[in-house]
Amino acid sequence: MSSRREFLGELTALGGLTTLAGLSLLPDALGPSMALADPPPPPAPGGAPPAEYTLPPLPYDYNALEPHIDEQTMRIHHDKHHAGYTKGLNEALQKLQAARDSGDFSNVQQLSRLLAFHAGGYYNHIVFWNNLAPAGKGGGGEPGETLAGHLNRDFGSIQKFRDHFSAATNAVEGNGWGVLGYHPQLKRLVVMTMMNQQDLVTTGLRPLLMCDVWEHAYYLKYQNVRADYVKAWWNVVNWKNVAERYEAALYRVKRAGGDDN
Ligand code: MN3
Repeated sequence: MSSRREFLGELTALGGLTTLAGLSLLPDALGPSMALADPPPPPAPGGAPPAEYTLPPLPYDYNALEPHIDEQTMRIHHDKHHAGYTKGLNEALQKLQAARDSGDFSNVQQLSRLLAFHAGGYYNHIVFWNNLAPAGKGGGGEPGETLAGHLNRDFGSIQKFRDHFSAATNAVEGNGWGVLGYHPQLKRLVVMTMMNQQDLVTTGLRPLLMCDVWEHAYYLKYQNVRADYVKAWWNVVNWKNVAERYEAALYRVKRAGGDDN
């Protein structure tokens, strides 16, 4: 599964898979018997960025999320919109490099905005595609035990979380996202909404589950009825992927030496 590959890629970047074998990634909150093992030493020299970012393929077929998200929407969304953010990210980075090389920072305000927007669009969609899976084949159902327990802790119940997330996402003004994230310093799961690709989200939030409510994500099938799209979207949520992201976020906190980093 691509989501698995992506997750393992993150862990590899953190210190190598071989040293992770057999470690429990479950949080300390569940008790000493389930505490995290000591993390591996930091990677050396660390992952290098690619010379140019490329559009990752979808982790499933374009029609795999039917009938909840239609094939034509997926084709346009991935091949045109996500490709556009990828291109925009590369262009923003190239123009910023040119500005540094020339010492001409007269456009830095605009370039800073473009970098945030396109880097957001590039990364948000990677999370979004991997957050989803065909209904009944990894998509839908209920979160696993650890995540369910912490959703209960931080939202009161799974249903209250779903109601909160749906309401917040439906209420996004214009283009944006609903986001379930874990914030290491707040030590809790939070629902936030994001305008465009980056606004209104707290620095440090680790996104776990993201729902794209730009009109390009649903308008062909659902037109103006965003709430019907969000309701259908729950049927293709890949809870296993969400849980993997949560475990990675908790693990990263532990690896960095505690809660105060
Ligand atoms: Mn989108």
